[in-house]
Amino acid sequence: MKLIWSKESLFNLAKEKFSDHHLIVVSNREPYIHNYVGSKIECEAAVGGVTTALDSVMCATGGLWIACGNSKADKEVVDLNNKVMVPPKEPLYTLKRIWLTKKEINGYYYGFSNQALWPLCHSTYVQPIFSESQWNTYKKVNSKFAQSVLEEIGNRKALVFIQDYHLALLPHLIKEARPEVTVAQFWHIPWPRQQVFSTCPWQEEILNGLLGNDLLGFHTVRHCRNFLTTVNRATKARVNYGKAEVVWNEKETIVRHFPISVDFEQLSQDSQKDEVQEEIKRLKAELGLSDEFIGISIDRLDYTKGIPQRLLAIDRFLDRWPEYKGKTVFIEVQVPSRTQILSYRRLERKVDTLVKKINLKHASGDWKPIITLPGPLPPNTLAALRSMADLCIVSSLHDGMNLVAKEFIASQYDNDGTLILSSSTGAARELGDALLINPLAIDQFAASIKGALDMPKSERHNRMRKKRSIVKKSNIYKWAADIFSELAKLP
Ligand code: GDG
Repeated sequence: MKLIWSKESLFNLAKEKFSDHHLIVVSNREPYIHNYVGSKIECEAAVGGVTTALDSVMCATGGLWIACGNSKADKEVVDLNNKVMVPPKEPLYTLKRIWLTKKEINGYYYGFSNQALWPLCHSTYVQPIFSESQWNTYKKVNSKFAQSVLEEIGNRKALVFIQDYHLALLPHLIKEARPEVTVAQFWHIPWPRQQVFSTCPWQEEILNGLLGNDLLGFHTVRHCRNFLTTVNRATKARVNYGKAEVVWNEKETIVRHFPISVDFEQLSQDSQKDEVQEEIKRLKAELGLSDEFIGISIDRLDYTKGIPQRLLAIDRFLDRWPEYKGKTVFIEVQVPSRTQILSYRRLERKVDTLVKKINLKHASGDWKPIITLPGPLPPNTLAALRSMADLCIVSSLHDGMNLVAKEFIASQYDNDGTLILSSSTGAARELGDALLINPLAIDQFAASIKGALDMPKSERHNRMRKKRSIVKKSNIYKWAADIFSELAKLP
């Protein structure tokens, strides 16, 4: 048994078990985007949990990644087969881009994926929109992905590893055409309770798509159980709860939980680099900070992340303990996301109004409690923020895992930081030593902020040490290695 998985040991495992397979990762979002900067084309890493996690895996294993290309210069850099090698500094795997029309992006991505499946799977009181025309586009785009994957497989032995809820129909489409190909999928968001999922008018087709997988992964045991119950109620498939397996049309799907993670060692080292220490000095000077207690939050502007609730808790904290005014500052990194969707634009306006209101209410002299930094920010700046922070607040109303929490832990190499973590994240299942909160209970949330500020150094260090030892062992390479090992056991 390996104690700590690394890039090298994952590479060796993939080579040992799957060197005769063509490894193909498929996701909606591409890991790298190409954009014009003046007249030059520059390549940068895409923002988002799925791509952050999978990129380290692909750099270790090599292979092909198929995803939609939709940045301004994406078409300029690919070859005749729509392929380009990435990462730009040290090319280690191939990225193949699929092109979608505006209508397809609207129906499949902004439509069914993010206005039906996303709110359906996150219990955050945002009603899913079930539009037949968006569903039809979703089906069409899944077929487009299937065609691209099947072209790549050719006559080879292949392992196809699909990501997320945008591609729920793809496993069945591949398996139908090529039953001998190994197909696995990881569902990065929660799977809701059966009663909730049953409100989707196309639940059977979605389940039929997912049961094309040989292996289906979720972050937590609870998501696996919810999925099995949904299948049991909605289909005639045989569900074995004990073994977490489903048999449907004489085909078996095994369902397992694999808590996703981060590249712990890399992040821990990054936060100690000279460039990052320089960046801390630059940031502090730019933001006019000296020895204030610094809290940070880093999220896509998404209604699942509990951003308004966090701002209200900060407001309540300052109301109840005004002696902390001038001594604490909360930095909010906000990355605009899915801005074509009305509920996201509304959230942006709401957050903006709240920040202004709270700052106006509590500010004095040069000091204000909330500083917003619009993202996406470069990796060194993020590393600097994580490293200089005394506190990180993750307040999701519902979250599959939440990588920001684990990235913060990995960056706290001196053990001197506190994590406030919503108990509705997958991360809370592993990180019981964080200060767990219910983001809807604003008074308790505010009291946890006070608790974080007042925590004795020894307790702070103790809790962080325990969390670091968990994330160190359960890193991103272990996540991938566990999935590969499970696949290697398949008959
Ligand atoms: C989905 C699930 C699950 C943030 N701001 C910037 C930036 N980020 C990076 C973070 C982190 C990633 O984006 C966000 O990951 P999360 O896990 O927090 O959230 P989702 O995007 O919702 O991801 C989630 C995840 O998939 C993986 O399975 O954990 O539950 O919803 O890595 O650091 N990156 C850059 N600039 C920014 O300003 N470069």
